[in-house]
Amino acid sequence: MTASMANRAPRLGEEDNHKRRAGAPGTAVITKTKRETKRPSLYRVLLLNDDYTPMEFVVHVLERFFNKDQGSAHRIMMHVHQHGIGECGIYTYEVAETKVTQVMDFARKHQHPLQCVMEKK
Ligand code: TYC
Repeated sequence: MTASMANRAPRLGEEDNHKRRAGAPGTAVITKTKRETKRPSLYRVLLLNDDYTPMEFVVHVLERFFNKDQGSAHRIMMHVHQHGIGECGIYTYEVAETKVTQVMDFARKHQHPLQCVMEKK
């Protein structure tokens, strides 16, 4: 049992089960099970600390691009400030990529060196 299988109904694979029917020579029952849609890989979006970006700017970024309320935004900003790196959110590839681009463009526009990166979970 893998972690992803915990607390879930069994995932069905797409299999054509051609079962010979006992007592009916030359005939078969085809039971086609539908493959469950594959769950997408997830990516963590991270902010990196620096010595120049104002704390208020980072809080604003977290509210604007990561939909954090003021308290959560301040807590995450302080985590990054104190630990050097911190998580803003977890998204599918294209959403994560969009967040990183939005933050980097916004920081550049305001001439702050703030760095935002993504990593596969
Ligand atoms: N270290 C910055 C300062 O003291 C604040 C900061 C926090 C910068 C988080 C970037 O991702 C960051 N002004």
